[in-house]
Amino acid sequence: ETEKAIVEAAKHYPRANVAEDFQYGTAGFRMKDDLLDYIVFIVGIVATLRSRKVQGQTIGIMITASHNKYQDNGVKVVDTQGEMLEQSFEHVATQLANVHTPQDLGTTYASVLKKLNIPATTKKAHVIFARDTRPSGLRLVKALKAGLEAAGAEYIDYGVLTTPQLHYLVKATNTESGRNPFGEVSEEGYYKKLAKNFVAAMEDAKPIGSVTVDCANGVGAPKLKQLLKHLPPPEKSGLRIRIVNDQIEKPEALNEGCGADFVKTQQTTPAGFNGKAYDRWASFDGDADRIIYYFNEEGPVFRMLDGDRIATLTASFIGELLQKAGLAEKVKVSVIQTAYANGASTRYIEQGLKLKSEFTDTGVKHLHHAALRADIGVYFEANGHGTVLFSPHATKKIFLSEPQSPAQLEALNILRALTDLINQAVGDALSDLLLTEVILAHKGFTVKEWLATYTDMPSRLGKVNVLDRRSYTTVPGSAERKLASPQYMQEKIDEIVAKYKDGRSFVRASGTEDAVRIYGEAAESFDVDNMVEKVMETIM
Ligand code: 16G
Ligand code: ZN
Repeated sequence: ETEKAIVEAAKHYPRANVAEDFQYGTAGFRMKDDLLDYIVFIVGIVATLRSRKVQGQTIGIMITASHNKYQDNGVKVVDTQGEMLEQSFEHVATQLANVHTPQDLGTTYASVLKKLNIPATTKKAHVIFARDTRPSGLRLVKALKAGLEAAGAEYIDYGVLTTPQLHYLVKATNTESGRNPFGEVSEEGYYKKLAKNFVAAMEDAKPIGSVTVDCANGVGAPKLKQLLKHLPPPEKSGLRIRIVNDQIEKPEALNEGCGADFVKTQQTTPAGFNGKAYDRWASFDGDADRIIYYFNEEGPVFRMLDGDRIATLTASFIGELLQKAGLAEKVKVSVIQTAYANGASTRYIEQGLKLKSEFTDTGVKHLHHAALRADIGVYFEANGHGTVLFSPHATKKIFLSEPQSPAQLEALNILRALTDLINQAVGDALSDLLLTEVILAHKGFTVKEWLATYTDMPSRLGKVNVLDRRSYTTVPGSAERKLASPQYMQEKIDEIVAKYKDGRSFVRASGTEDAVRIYGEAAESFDVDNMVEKVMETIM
C-alpha cells in the first residue's frame, strides 16, 4: 500500500513539464526552484528507501543551492555517517526523477524496491532535514513532507541550518548510542562542541587582530552569530570576529556580489568590503560549507588565500604537532587535492613540507573517500570546501600516547582538540574558520606571513558553453587531468601547453552546468592568458 500512497500523493506534485532529464549530480539536484517540487517529493521517497536499506538508520536531506542565485534551489541526501549519498541510490534518485506520471512512479518504485532487495515491510525509516534561507525553501519542505509521509518515514524538520550542521546532526544521531558518539544531537550541541574545542586548541596562543567574515547574506550569518555566543568574548580570547553581509531578510541579496564563490571566481573583494591594507577577511558561501580568506595589499592589490592555502596551512600545522608529540613516524599526513590546485601548492606540500600529496576527481565525495584511506587526510578544493579526517589509527595514537615531556603533552592536547574542532563529517565554513584562526594564532602569522609560505603560479580558469558536455570524458585515474574524448583533443592541448614555460592545462566537463571548464597555469601571467585562450579555441 506504500506504492498506492505514493501514487496518490504524486498527483499533487506533478513532475515539471520539461523534456530535459534531471540528474542527481555532484551536488544532488539543483535548478530553478519552480521545477523542484516533484524532485524534492521523490527525494523524500529515496531517503526513506535508503534508511530502510540501512536498517532504519537516520538519513539527512538538505534543501539548498549553495552559492547559486536566490531563484535556484536544490536538494541532496546525506548518508549515515554524514557523507554523500551512496552511489547506487544516486541512480535510484535519477530514475525516479525522470518518471512522468504518478502511475509510472508507482511501478518504478515497486521495481526499485525489488532491485534494492528491501522487503516492503521492513524496519521503520528515519529521516531528518533542513533548508537554507532561500525563499522557496518552505514551499519545498511541503513537497518533501508529502514524499516522506507517502513512503512511510518518521522525520524531524530542523528548520534553517547550514549544510554542515545537517551533516553533523545525521552523524550525531547515528552514533548517539554507540561507543564513539559524534556529539550532542542538537544545534546547540554543535556550537558547544566547536566552542569547547576552539578554546582547548588555542591553549595559550595569542590571536593577532580581528577577522571579518562575509556571510554571503546567507544562513552562515545567523549561525555564526549563534556560535559567537558560545565563544569567549574578544577581550578574553583576543580574537574579534566581525560579520558583514548578514541580510538574510533580503532574499535577492543572497550571494549577490559577495560570498566565497564570487570572491574566488572574480578575484576581488565582496560588496561591503571596507578593510584596510592587510586586514584579514574571509567569505562563506550561501550554505556555509565553503570558506576562503583574502586581503588587500597597498595599492590596493587583491590577495587570495583559498582552499589550497587553508590545506597547506593546516597540513603544515598538524605535521609540526605530530613532530612535537613524537608521532611523526607513526602517523602520516596526506594532502588530497584536485586538478584545480595551484601547482605551487602541490610543490610546497611535497618539497617544502615533505608530506604526501594525492589527486582525485572534482567533487567532495571523491576527496572525502581518498582522505578516508590516509592516516590523517587533509582535503580541500581550491574553491574552499574541505576538512581533515583522522583515521582510527591516528585517533588512537593521539589519544592514547603517553607524553614524555610537557612539550609533548601540549602538542597532544592541541591535536586532541583539533580532532573535535574539525567537522570530520564534511567541510564546514564555521569549523574551518575557527581552525584557521587557531593555526594563525599558534604560528603567529598575519595574512602576510601566511601568503609568503609559497608563491602561487599565475593561473586562469575559463569556461566554454557546449551543447553536449557528455562528449568530454577524461582518462580514468588521471584525476581529470587528461581527456579521453573527443579524439585528438588531448594531443592538441599537449602541443599548445608544451610551448609555455612550466605550462599546465586541462579541460573537463562541468558536473553542474552545460559547459566545459579550462584551467591553465604557467610561469608568466601573460603566457597563461595566451595559453588558455589557445586551448579554448580547440573547443569552440
Ligand atoms: C559541486 C561540488 C563541488 C565542486 C563543484 C564543481 C559537492 C558537494 N560539490 O558543487 O565540490 O567543486 O561541483 O563544479 O561535491 P563543476 O563540476 O561545475 O566544475
Ligand atoms: Zn556550498
